[in-house]
Amino acid sequence: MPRDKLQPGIVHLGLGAFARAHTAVMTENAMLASGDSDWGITGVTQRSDTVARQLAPQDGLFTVTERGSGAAPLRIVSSIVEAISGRDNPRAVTDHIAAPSTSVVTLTVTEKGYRIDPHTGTLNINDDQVRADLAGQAPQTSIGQITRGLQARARTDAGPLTVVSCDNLPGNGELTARLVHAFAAALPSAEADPLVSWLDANVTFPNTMVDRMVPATTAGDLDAVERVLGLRDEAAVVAEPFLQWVIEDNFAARRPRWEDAGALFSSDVAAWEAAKLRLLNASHSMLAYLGLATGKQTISDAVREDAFLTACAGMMAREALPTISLPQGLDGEAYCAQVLSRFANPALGHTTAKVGSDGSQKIGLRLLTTVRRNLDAGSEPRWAALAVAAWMHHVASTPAADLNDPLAAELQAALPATRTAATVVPALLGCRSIFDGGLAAHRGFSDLLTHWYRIIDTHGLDGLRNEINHG
Ligand code: CS2
Repeated sequence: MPRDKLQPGIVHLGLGAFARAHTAVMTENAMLASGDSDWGITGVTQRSDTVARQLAPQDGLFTVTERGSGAAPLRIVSSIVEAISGRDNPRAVTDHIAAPSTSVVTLTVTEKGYRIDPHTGTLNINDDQVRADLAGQAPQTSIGQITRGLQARARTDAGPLTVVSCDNLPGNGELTARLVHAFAAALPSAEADPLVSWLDANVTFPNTMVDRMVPATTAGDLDAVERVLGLRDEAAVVAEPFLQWVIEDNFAARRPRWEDAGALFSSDVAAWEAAKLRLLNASHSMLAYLGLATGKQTISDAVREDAFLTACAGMMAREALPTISLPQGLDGEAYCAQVLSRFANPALGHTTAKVGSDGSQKIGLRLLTTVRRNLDAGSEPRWAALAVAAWMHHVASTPAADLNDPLAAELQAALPATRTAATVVPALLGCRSIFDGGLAAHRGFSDLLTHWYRIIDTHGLDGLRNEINHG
């Protein structure tokens, strides 16, 4: 992509490996295919400034290495024109969002980055950072940055804009809209009233489904890139060859021609997202926690275990698929088979620890909808319960300081001193941020959890093999 032609048009919040391997690649491909070069990305790092520091001396350039069968040769991606640290330079973030040249804000800030109150499903205005953003500090939360940027945009009449959430959340666009509106409405009414009406008239929030497995880059990956490239790329990312993006065509202003890069514009994003979350992400989490309980470092090691493959395939086919109205053009069985073969990619090195992180934010969306729907239909969510029990085991057996989860303190506080199936399952079922009262009180569900927890805890891998294959 000729760098001198690129004009900044997108602000992207959350410059992690996923954004670089997905959103930045798709945007560059769209510019190359359409010849419209108005979509340079200003990338914003959120909690840590590491990626901004890595990209700055490289002028925003970085490489993507595909791993696995069908991998394309290493490529240099040049769609990021500037990388800034949102923590150190919050004013620059709102200024960029307010710039008339910006017409799209994209975000990949992970589930926890939205600051959702799990009890109400809307913005957690008791969160310290949200409160400080509302009180007028230079904003640090993603929703604060977006809303303050839009407020500046409204003041300067810089024109309409589209906010595109690219995180694994059902109805991610509607959710982002709800959070931004909640932030705006919580401002003093002299500010809130004009802002809310401006938002209604000028900003849209399309739903999207994104898909690409992108592990954390390791030191070994950086060395391998250096051998091929002859240069050190501190911001290199590795990814599987597979790449998918389904977007609702609901834009308030100009946008890149992402369809020229293979994105699918659809009015049925909710169905695509449900399929992806309850099939792919649910089994990913299941393999992560089963793998963590049995000493398997990577997702491909976990899925190579026949019993775990059986459990995953069973959960997808018998428990999750029946809960999903598939979008047009998606063959459910073929999708499940493809997901399993993507997990088996031995070259990817996607760790069970990485996929298993932030479980409190993930299991409700990925597994509990399936559990609830099966229980309501009078069927037993045997495999989904295994995944939840494996998560419980992970929480209860990980030393407090090592649990990588924003609710680690709450989970640890709920846990009893003596940790057995009989004590851990009811203790964690009592966490209302994750399990609603109905699910927690469901006898059949808690019996299943206790059954699986006991097997994992007392019989390990052999017990799991035996129970999964013959139970
Ligand atoms: C994974 C996802 O880390 C996780 O929780 O399940 O990041 C997964 O790799 C992507 O959603 C695939 O598109």
